[in-house]
Amino acid sequence: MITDIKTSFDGEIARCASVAELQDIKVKYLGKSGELTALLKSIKDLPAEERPTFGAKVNELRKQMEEVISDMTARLKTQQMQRQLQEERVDISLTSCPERGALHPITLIENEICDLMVAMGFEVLSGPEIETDYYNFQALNIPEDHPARDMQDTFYITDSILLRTQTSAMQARIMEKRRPPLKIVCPGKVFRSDSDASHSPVFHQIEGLVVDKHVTLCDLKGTLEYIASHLFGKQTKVRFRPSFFPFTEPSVEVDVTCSNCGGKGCSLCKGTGWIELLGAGMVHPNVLENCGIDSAKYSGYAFGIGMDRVAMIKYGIPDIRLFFENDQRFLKQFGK
Ligand code: 2U9
Repeated sequence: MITDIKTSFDGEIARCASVAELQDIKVKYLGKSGELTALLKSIKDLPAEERPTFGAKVNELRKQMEEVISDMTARLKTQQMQRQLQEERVDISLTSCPERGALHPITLIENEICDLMVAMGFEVLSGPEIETDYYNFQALNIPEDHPARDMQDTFYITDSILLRTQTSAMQARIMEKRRPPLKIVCPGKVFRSDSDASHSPVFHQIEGLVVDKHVTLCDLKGTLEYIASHLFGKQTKVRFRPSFFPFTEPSVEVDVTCSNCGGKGCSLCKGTGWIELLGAGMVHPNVLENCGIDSAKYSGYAFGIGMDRVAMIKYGIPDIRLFFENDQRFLKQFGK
């Protein structure tokens, strides 16, 4: 009887392939109603002199079975874990991570100029891209039918609501709301009905405005020299040429020495040694008055920089449209 149970147990153990099956075997032989347990219970029915020998044999088998089950449990658990590790293996050599992004070249220029302006005590503000005709044109001394409207032809939503052509619209709003001293820069998208290699229907401006008592053209020149030397290097020189904008008087166009040739003349600066960078001037008294600021007491300077143009000069980009095509091969080269 004992031998039969051992043979059958050994056979089942040899065929057993999982922890669950092993548990069933344990219950079948050693459980409350198990075969070996039944044998143990039957000892009491044997003649007294046979009980010790029989009992010892049954207990010996029980010990063996328990050891086999314990060893087998450990072995099967290890096998199961190895199988699981193999099946759920993560191949960390696969380059499945998304590629690292880079800041857009215009964002880089915007960050650079804003950091510079903040260091000089300017406040950075942004405003609506959809504007009224009043803030975009009239408040800035560009009444209806003014010829300057031609140069800033834009996209109209209604007769009096349009996509702003300059961030100065926002600056007019601020001047109307707050009192001097004001020292602000407004970066943002602006729109014009214009498109070729150096003009895009959407581009990026940053405009600066300072209004206080005794603000002069000298303050403007100092500020612009500081910006130019930070953007293009310490050796950069700045020159003012007289110009005209309806919102500034006097108005100037500002050139910097070519960062490519250092002013000697090259293809980038078309042999002149100078590159046109921005427009600027003293805020027109009409603009101050339109915004409720007494032009007899206060004066101000303002400047406007095309950030796309700065990025083109700084990174040697020949066509403004490259900024808007989202070609990864182009964008990847910046801001890592
Ligand atoms: C207020 C009054 C006046 C900002 C100015 C320019 C001259 C200028 C252009 C440069 C390149 C725009 O991006 S661009 O095409 N800007 O020439 N902008 S003065 O004058 C202001 C601003 C705000 C209240």
